[in-house]
Amino acid sequence: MTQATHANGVSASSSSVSSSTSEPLFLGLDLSTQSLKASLLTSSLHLVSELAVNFDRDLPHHGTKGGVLHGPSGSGQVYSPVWMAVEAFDVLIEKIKTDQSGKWDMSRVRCVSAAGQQHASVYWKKGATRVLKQLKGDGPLLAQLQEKKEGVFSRDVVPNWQDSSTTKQCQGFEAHIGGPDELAKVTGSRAYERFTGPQIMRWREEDPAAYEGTERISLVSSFVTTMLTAGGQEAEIQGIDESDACGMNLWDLSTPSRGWNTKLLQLIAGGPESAGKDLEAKLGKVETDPGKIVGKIGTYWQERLGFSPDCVVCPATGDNPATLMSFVLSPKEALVSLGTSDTLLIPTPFLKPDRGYHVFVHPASVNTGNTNASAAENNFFNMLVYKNGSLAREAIRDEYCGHSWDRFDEAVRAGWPSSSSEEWSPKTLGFYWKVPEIIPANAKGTHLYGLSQGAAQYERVQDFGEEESRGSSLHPATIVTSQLLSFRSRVGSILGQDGYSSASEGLARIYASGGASSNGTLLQTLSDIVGCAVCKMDEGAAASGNACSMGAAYKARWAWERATVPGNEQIGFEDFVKSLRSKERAGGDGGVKVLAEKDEKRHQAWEKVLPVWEELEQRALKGE
Ligand code: XUL
Repeated sequence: MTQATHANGVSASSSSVSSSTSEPLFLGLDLSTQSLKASLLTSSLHLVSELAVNFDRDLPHHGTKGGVLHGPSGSGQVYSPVWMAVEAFDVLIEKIKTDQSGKWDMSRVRCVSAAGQQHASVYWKKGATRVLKQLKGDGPLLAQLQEKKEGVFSRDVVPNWQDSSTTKQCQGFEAHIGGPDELAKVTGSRAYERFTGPQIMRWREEDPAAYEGTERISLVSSFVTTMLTAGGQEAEIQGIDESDACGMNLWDLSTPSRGWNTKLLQLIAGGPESAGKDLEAKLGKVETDPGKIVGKIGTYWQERLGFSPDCVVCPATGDNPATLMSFVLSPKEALVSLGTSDTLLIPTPFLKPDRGYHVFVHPASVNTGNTNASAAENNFFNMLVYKNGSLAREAIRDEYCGHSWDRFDEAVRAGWPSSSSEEWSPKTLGFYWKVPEIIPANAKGTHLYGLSQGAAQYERVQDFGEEESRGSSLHPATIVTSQLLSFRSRVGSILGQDGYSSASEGLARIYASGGASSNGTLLQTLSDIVGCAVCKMDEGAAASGNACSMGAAYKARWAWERATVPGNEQIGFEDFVKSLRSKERAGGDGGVKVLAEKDEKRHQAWEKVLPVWEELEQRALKGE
């Protein structure tokens, strides 16, 4: 998920909240594709200040664009230098040290947590733990880690979530488990190229010696947790958060106790049972209680930034899970991020995997091995990720609307169902998979269909021809309706049938975030097609551009409560956050603003289009 970028990306920002000098503070970090962000919060979850390191701008010598580098043309490889991540910590530390606002007093921080880009992985060389213990707070991390002759990382790069280089390995994963549906049942997702399991496998095949020389494999989230505990005898490579482990195609959700899937471990490791066991050791333990304290902040941080030796760290999670934590959704509420990619997050009490979307353990859910969860608890969340989100809409705007959003929006509205006719059908439908899509997996190309006057069926067309020349383009409405019908179709699978009792039970509310959430036409179309109100929260982390790092700080606050307040050891995350919020204001839906309400007539018209669109999607996939 791409969050709206911090205004200038680099300088300290602050809210009007001032905190008394003795009040405890909580820190959330977010190591994402383009930046490392830090949000500092009070114990009542108010934002004190934020800082960010933008990779392209602050670390230009790594040559990244949008935080990434690309492999040879056609390879599908997308990655970033692992040393850039290390250096980003050094830059952040400098920004904290030199900040003049007086707000970054690290001695007041009681607990730290973090978020990291999902799926991406970091490879530690044998001996890395020893090096982490030796770090001294009198200088930058980069110099100290690079001066170790034996090295710290066994792989120079961090494969990025945009990578699509592992098609062969994905086929191997699905074949090994009995097909895409079976793999989805076992791991929560069919095989995806960006998922960590296929990524590890490709690397092991290409560089077996480096794989062999690897002590541990971290996700970006557990890499950050590890860095936070670096320095001193207690430093260790930290375990992977369970929610984030679900983005690996390796974590088995099909049994109540859950765990690594041994068949898949063995496949990746490419050898006998012992090779699978060796990979299991490389992956390390999985943290099944997200609000557990995993250790004290490392002596490196104590010495370098004045953290208290009592400051603690809890497991970092993925960036999407962390964003989810900043919202605290009720069942049947969803979160949509309309950014570079479009992402829809839908928490549910039940596990209902399907090859059409991803299922993850909820980032605030403590794994007790009890599958008979209460219907009121969100124990899982479902995720739809589309690579062809805002960028694809922008490409259409530029090509057909002279770079104008106003013209684009007008053209989208021209494609809304007309209220005068009972039998309405859109003139055009189409699919714009400009880059290989995630949903449907690996869908490619542009596929356009037109419905001629009086015809019963949509016909494949090269372009919308004559209609186009009449002025307003048909492409904006076609792309937007297709993107949103895809949401509607998949939401139906997530919530319907054996999920909630009735297939017609839809979402109660969608919260919108991300750059395009300011587009009223897009939100109204979303509301009409999916069939529920679209809202935003105007307070707290959910209202900030940095919901992800703030969600991580909420988690730190929760972990600290559990660790220090007698009687609150088992308090649930959502109850805890709600209780803090209700202390601030009198209950109700305070802080929620409705941005769009569905128009029932238009919704019914779209419901009739849905099966036709679903059939066309199948035709487009077959190239028909
Ligand atoms: C989620 C995904 C992206 C990344 C962005 O599956 O691939 O949203 O998490 O960092």
